[in-house]
Amino acid sequence: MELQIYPTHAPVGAEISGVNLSEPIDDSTIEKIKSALDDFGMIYLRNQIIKPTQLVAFGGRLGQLEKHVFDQFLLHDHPEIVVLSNIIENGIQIGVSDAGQFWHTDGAFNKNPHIYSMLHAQEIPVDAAGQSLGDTMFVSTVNAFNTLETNTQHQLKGLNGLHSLITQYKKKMTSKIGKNVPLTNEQKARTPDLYHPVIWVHPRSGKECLYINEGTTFGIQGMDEKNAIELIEQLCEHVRKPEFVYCHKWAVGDILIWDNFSTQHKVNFNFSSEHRRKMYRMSIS
Ligand SMILES: O=C(O)CCC(=O)C(=O)O
Ligand SMILES: [Fe+2]
Repeated sequence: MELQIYPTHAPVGAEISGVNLSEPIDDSTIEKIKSALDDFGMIYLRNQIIKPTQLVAFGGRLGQLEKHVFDQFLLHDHPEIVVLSNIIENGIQIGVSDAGQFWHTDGAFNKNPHIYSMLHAQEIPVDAAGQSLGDTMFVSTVNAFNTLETNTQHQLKGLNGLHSLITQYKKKMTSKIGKNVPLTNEQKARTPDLYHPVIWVHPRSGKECLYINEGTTFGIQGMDEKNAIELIEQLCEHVRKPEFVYCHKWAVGDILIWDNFSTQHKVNFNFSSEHRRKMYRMSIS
């Protein structure tokens, strides 16, 4: 079957069909997937019923797999995979339960953010009418940059944003979502606050990305706090304008990959502890 690409109706994302990850995948298919990620920022493949070994093998073809900071939720036999879940088994939380509360891009608190993140849907909550819950929403930061006024684009070039996982966690601790496990001192030491360019030129496509997000950006280098927060809020509102958003309705077996320079994402936490949501997640640099 031929690989086909179907862009979503939003300025981000495309479905790729004609790929079956339970069968050997040739290099040209991998290149087509990467090039679709350059073009659309996010891609998804439906109905991939594969084992963790096959998932890790596929992820490793896209780049280098990075272990997540939350060591307590890594899969035993496959530490490249971290579990995201609201499920509690025998009184123990089986995965990260609060990832994606805010619009964000993964790894912004790292000096070299990993380029791709990948999710494989294991269990998806549904409501009484059979509608899936816990959608993940995406926007394009390239579209966000391109739709800014030219003088704003110029003003932003050369600015650096302050990113902080530690401040994000302070914010998370006051939210009602998930169990909000605090960062350990060792995890804090591994992720000190740092600066990234507000307009980041994409390392593969060369496209300009608006690299400011609600989850981790808390200041602008050389700007007083009040003005910086005001600017960040304005830009965040622009990035996630409703007409820019693609909302992914999950089904078990979906594999979704996104580019962390050219997109942002957020989860719709419209499910409760009676529902089961479980994702396998990988970070690829
Ligand atoms: O659970 C999701 O759908 C996404 C959570 C998230 O932000 C992530 O995996 O990076
Ligand atoms: Fe995320």
